[in-house]
Amino acid sequence: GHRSASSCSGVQERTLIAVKPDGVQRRLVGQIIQRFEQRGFKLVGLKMVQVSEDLLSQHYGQLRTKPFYPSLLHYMTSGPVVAMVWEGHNVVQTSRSMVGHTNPAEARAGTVRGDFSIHVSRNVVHASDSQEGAQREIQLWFQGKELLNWDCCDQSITCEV
Ligand code: IDP
Repeated sequence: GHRSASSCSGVQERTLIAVKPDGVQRRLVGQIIQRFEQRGFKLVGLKMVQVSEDLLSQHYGQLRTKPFYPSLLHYMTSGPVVAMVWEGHNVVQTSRSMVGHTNPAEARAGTVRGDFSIHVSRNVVHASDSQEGAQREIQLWFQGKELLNWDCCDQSITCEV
């Protein structure tokens, strides 16, 4: 029918969002999920994980020469992380603007980091920074069977394409 002819019911762009250990400790998981739900994105994967140094060294490989890299690994392994995959039109770019600047001091109010954090070393949340990066990170963090293809009842209302 009409619905299946539309890409609304196919797999759209996806991104990795992760609530970092400080966000979990501060009980911000619900508020962060709420922002992505209310914006109109579709949750297709969700799990709480104790992240390994091996995964992090792949995830943050391009930062390994930075002076803050050892403390970044310590921070990210200090407690559970809630990892999510969100799907929808332009989700990578829109998520980055919802999350805000890497440095909370420069993050605007209304963004996750601008509302909930003060220092770059404890910035509450991760969001993939490009479509290629998102694909790489999703494969790193999730197995294929952990991602669900499902039709959200409002998806042909919230997006024309
Ligand atoms: P992003 O998370 O906004 O994509 P990246 O530059 O990829 O930013 O940095 C990854 C993460 O490394 C940041 O989110 C933050 O947790 C940490 N980080 C970046 N710069 C610094 C710094 O100068 N000091 C401490 N931690 C940093």
